[in-house]
Amino acid sequence: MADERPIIFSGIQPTGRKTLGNYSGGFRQYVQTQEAGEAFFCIVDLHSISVEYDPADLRSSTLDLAALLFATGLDADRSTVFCQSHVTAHGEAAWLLSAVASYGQLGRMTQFKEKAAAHEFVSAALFTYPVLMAGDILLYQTDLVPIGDDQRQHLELTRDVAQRFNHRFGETFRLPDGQFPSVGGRIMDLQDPTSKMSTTLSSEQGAVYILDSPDAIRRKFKSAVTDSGRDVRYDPAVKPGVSNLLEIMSVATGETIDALTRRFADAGYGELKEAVGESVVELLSPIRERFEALRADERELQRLLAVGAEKARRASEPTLEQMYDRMGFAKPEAGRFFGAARPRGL
Ligand code: LTN
Repeated sequence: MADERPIIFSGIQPTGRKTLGNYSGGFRQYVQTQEAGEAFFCIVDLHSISVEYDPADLRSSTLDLAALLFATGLDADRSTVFCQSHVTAHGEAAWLLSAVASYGQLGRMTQFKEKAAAHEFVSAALFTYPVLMAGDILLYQTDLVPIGDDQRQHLELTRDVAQRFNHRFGETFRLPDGQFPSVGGRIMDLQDPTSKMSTTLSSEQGAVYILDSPDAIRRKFKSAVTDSGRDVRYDPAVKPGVSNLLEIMSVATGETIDALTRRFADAGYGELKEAVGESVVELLSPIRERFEALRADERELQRLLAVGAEKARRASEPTLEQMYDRMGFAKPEAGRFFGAARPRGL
């Protein structure tokens, strides 16, 4: 890859309301990385059926996420934004790779164990989830995978699966590396700054959603939990609340935490909270407005996704073909018995 642009792939679940934490550790990175290489952003709807879900919700949240990805700055001309279920190679790759994924290793996945413990019905899809993810990544000969820390183990499994396949069937896959967010990767809950701001676990007041109204955002920052003492400084162990606020403002304005600490050194917590809230309103308002415009035109969204799916199909096809071939499947001979020579009407 020395003289080529790296191939970048990430998958985003369409379910759950996306938070400021998702923006800071995810969407923001996607926009930056689309400049750095050939980027694929996949709405992983097939992953979302691994836990209990509502079909009508899946459909609308898939379009929501598409609109949000474009609203946060992904460019359909520069990157490939597509829906996993639109490209059948993903389902196929998952089945083929399940032959070289270890049952024992899948059972040791932390995310599987946690989710399995939390649900009454544990689907087989929840267990094989990381194999589908491995296929997503490997089909595109990906170099870099922007992901959160919670996905490290799944990426490790992806590399193991790729290596086992290469070893058993011949060199087929490039081994991907993770790209983890440095600053802004850990935005904490406003009500409980010792735990991460979470789509599923945070309370309504503890999480700021990307699509929150300006008033809701201001209210949430006004009631954010701070720390004892009155001084504003960055020290997550001793001052988790204030440090989180400084971190959020740094994400929103692009200023360094040092500069912000100096600016607010003599301010009270009330003043800090208001300033942070305002900076987040300024960050999110244009995104929300673009989202609303994009989401209102479903035909255009579907068209953009169709363009993305076609690009993704073309990019993944050679690797999928190679997988079938190396694994010993007899190739279907396209057009030889049917197809072009087939009389009309039959
Ligand atoms: N498991 C990931 C989503 C995901 C993904 C991928 C991320 C599915 N396929 C491929 C990167 C690459 C998650 O829950 N965040």
